[in-house]
Amino acid sequence: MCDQSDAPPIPDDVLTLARAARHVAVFSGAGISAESGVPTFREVQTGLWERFSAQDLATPEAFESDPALVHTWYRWRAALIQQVSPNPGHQALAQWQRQLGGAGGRLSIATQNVDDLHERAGAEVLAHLHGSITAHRCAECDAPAELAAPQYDGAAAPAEPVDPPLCEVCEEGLIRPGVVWFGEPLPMEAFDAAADAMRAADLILVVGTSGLVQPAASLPLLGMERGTPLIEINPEPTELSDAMHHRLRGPAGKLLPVLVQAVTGEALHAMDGSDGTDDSVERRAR
Ligand code: BJW
Repeated sequence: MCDQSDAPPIPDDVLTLARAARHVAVFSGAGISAESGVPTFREVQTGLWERFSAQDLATPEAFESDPALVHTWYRWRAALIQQVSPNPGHQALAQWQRQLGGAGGRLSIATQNVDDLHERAGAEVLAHLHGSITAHRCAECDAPAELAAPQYDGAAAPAEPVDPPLCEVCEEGLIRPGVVWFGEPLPMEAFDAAADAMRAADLILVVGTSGLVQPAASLPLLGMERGTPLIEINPEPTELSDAMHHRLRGPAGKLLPVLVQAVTGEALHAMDGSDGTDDSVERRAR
């Protein structure tokens, strides 16, 4: 079972809101995957990339000027993500989504993360606002491309940058990750679906994001039009904190299981495998 002994207590008014909610909209960021071992976007980089911030590398200009460096960075991150497991924060949201879905409600997840840890915890994701690190396409003709699983061990950075493959369709463009870089538009369908969920929700949870990157960071604020309660889960204050009705200061992997257990009456058990199945989520009768 998850160790919740050192989790900060959830205030009663937050529990009341969470228990009453029929449609919960979750807006997640890199912080929810931090306890799985995925570095957040604004952490300092090491190895081959120590001279660069992630923000420098996540641009079309960076790919244009040094495709091998950017390609190798994304392949290393994909390898790392492949080797980690969802944490109790992801699992708690998946459990709450199942419980609400079974009771005629819904929990919609709009994530900025390019990992698949929500899905591997058993949750359905409504919107991947910044794309997916496992998808690839041609930077010139946009043809989708399949790449073999990355070869790095996921822990250490590779010794040397490796060139990205050439597109087999147009034979001119380089293959790039299917993510949204700075200056690029977000996928409209995902953005609109997330906006609809935020407008329809009766509770919005903002989990593990600095709220610095637009236009995604404005999505939870759409709830303010209807006076929807906004709750932030983050160990640190963020750009969005002032707009929140409640701020829960602590790690998502500790706070979400406590919150969800209090709402659903089901204890969450840590997963021991890496395949993301939810077999080890033990349910207790209310
Ligand atoms: C924990 C924790 C634990 C730690 N538990 N929490 C105004 C309006 C519109 C656009 C702009 C605007 N102002 C500026 C812009 C431009 C730009 C932008 O926002 N720049 C800002 C930096 C100022 N936006 C764009 O360029 C976007 N596109 C765009 O605007 O297009 C316009 C256009 C229209 C039409 C045609 C053409 C163009 C695109 C933005 C794309 C962002 N992409 C990235 C990279 C994705 C690929 C990849 O992963 O490499 O997305 S950048 C990066 O930031 C990534 C993230 O999804 C995103 C958000 O980061 P996130 O998730 O918040 O992570 P961190 O690291 O910042 O924060 C982690 C948080 O977790 C912290 O708060 C910790 O405290 C917390 N934490 N441990 C809970 N255990």
